[in-house]
Amino acid sequence: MPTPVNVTVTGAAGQIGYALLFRIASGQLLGPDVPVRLRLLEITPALKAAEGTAMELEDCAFDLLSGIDITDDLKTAFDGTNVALLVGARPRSAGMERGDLLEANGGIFGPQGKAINDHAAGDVRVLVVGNPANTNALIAQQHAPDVPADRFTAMTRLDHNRALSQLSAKLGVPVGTIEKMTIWGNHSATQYPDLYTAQVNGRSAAEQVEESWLKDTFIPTVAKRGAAIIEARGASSAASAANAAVDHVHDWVNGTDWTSSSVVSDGSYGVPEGLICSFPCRSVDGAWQIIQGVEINEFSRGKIDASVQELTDERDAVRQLGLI
Ligand code: NAX
Repeated sequence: MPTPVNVTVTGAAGQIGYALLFRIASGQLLGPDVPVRLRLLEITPALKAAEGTAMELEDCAFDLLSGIDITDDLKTAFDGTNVALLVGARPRSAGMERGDLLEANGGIFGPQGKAINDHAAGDVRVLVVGNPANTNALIAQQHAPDVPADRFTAMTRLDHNRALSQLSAKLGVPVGTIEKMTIWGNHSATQYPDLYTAQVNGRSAAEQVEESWLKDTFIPTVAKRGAAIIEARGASSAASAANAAVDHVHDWVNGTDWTSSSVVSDGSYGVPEGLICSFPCRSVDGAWQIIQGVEINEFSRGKIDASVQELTDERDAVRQLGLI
């Protein structure tokens, strides 16, 4: 048996954690031959609930699960970790201003970034799921100066998968026939799912739908899908978010020609360097690359710029708060 890969999940007792851990332990995150050791990080009051989830994990008798550690201590959680899924975050409560939200999350993601810097394995890969995901990832990355910046990512794969599914239903084609789907910008209502870049059967997807559907139905449906799930289910997306996290890490490690991932900008497509922004990405030899040469029309430019402006504003706000 090869050496187990250490996978840390924060917010492990939450609803995404509950949907995620079983899939990691069954081999869907890293592959059917890769044993894993799970590290569950929770806040102290939720440790007992995490223990309950761990008992259920044991009861699945997964072949690949070599052990589970449960902790509220950052050093223990990230010691030697190879894959860190940062799911736990501070949600916005009634009356909370954006600055308060960013500050509360800065108090979580700053120390987690530092613990990753000080204790994680040399090959650590980090995916931030907890919202505001892109800016939380930036905060963590800025606290980890010794870790290459490209190891910090935020999740826009759920938005990507939602866009695939909406387009597939509209055109009555299997999801597998859609190529080059791209989410640009922030994981928020300003995100831009781009049908001018996406292709179906080798032709631009935008040419195969009405312009009014693209602009007035598709974009808002994808961008506001999270709110629609809350409205219908009475709780936010959990299984689909866990599924997207599995897809993201699986493709990062095992390679993909094209997906959407929020990665540190190198200035591509006019996105200020350093922002953690969603781009069209491929993964080669375990590293994300921003796909170059995508044509951007005037409509797309406006949408991308608006979402990037929101990321810039969030970065400026956390700077002013002294969080980075
Ligand atoms: P839950 O409230 O069910 O679970 C969050 C868990 O995190 C709780 O068990 C809590 O005790 C724990 N936690 C809080 N602070 C912590 C800390 N400092 N260290 C360790 N654990 C901590 O939320 P859930 O539905 O699981 O969602 C988790 C996060 O994912 C939220 O921020 C949510 O907004 C975000 N999402 C992000 C998505 C994305 O596409 N990027 C989509 C789904 C989801 O909305």
